[in-house]
Amino acid sequence: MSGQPVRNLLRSCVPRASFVRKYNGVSGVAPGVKDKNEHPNVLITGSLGQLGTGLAKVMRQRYGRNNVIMSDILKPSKEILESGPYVFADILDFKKLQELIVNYNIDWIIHFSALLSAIGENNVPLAMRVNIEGLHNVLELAKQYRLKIFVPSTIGAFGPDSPRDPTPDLCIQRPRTIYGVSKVHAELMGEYYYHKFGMDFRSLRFPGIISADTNPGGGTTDYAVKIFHDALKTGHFKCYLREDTRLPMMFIDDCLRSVVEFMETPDSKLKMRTYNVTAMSFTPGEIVEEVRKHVPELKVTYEIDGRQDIADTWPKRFDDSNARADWGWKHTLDLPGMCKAMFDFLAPSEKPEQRIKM
Ligand code: VAH
Repeated sequence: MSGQPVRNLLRSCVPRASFVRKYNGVSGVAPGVKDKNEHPNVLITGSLGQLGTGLAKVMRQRYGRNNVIMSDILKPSKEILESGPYVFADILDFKKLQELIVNYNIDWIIHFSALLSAIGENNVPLAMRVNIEGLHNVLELAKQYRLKIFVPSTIGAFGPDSPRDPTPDLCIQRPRTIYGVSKVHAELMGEYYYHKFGMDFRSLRFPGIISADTNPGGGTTDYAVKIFHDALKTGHFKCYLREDTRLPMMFIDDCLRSVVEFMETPDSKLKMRTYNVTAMSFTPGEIVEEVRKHVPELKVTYEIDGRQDIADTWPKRFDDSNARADWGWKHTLDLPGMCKAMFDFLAPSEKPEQRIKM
């Protein structure tokens, strides 16, 4: 994510004293053994997904360009290659991950590799391998090398038996997708490793994330990204969810900031290892109304598909009061603010009436 949004995000991050002083190698600490004030070396798995590119930029500006190692199994763009260290890493290859952790002297793992909701339902065997076997690899390595580890969870970790409006942090979790099942497993395994081995496991349950220049990858909430591109390209938005389907959502700047602030929070402040975080909750009907303030002529047709069955099992609104109380989480953009940010990024100069390209 380039340009204004990242700078806004950094300004809103409150620098933590513990990471303000860049390690200058004169702390008297033996080479290779880090003193407590040094920036962390961070490995991001699945870094070419919706969140990884933006998080790498934010963390590199905060911890140092060469302190954040992006990794994935895909070939990166020239821009990514020029932005900082990028390595091939298949999270199913335990030895390769171990080699990366040692060679780059990693302190934190941000584990983004996963198949998300609708994608996972179309390839359950692969989702089980990536989301479960891959998780086991990073958990074991985080334990072995005493790393701090972040694994995102999701609104999809709840199911139709959970309270849905709002959904609290602690309630029954019987998700109906392999994505949700694997994320509940991740939460439980991470908390087990925390209690059993003292590993610093942290997880945030994210709502649908809306990003301007990275593609979402799960399918169910992604209509809320597609509407902006359709409005600007064709003026016709085909929505695969019912008009009244309410889902929790968040703009990507808030999401990336939540990861940084959560990871920098002193462990003593955390009462839980896994927290809900959210910013807004809206229906397709509500976002259409907001988008039409920017693209008045937007045409909308509803062509409901199987993703409706997934959305119908997910929270309608998220209760994130524990995150706000325990470590000061707060969102910045609501529905109008998010729509403005998206159009400012995707069509910065035009007036609303000029935004449709027919
Ligand atoms: C999906 N966008 O639709 C992703 C996200 C909470 C939803 O994980 O699967």
